[in-house]
Amino acid sequence: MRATRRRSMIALCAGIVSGLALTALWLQATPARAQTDPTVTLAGLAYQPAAVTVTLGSTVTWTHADGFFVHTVTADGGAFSSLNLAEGDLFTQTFTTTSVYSYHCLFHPGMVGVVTVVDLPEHLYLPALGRDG
Ligand SMILES: [Cu+2]
Repeated sequence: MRATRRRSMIALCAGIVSGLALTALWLQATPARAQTDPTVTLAGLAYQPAAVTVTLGSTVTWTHADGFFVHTVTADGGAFSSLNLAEGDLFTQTFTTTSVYSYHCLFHPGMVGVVTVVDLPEHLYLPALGRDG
């Protein structure tokens, strides 16, 4: 009787531990929160934030707020590029294809950013199953 109770306690603990492990895996699998039409600020010789995840069809606006430095927003693969941007200038790009777009500034090699375009808002993703329907 006593051994049986101990075994069931061990089974219960193992169940709780594996449940916690599955929850941790699920949280890791959840994609970054996708935004609609975010703004990225060019300041301090950096894109802030450097990484954004957006829903398909979103427009990203880059705003120059970096004094006398001239910057560009230039896709690594050539998909898009701004003209030279100065203080107060805006550049917008609408994303109609899902992809990961790395970009950089033509004048400052350390200035890099990435736009990840996903086709559904985060809350419609199911872990391990991908799209629903
Ligand atoms: Cu620059």
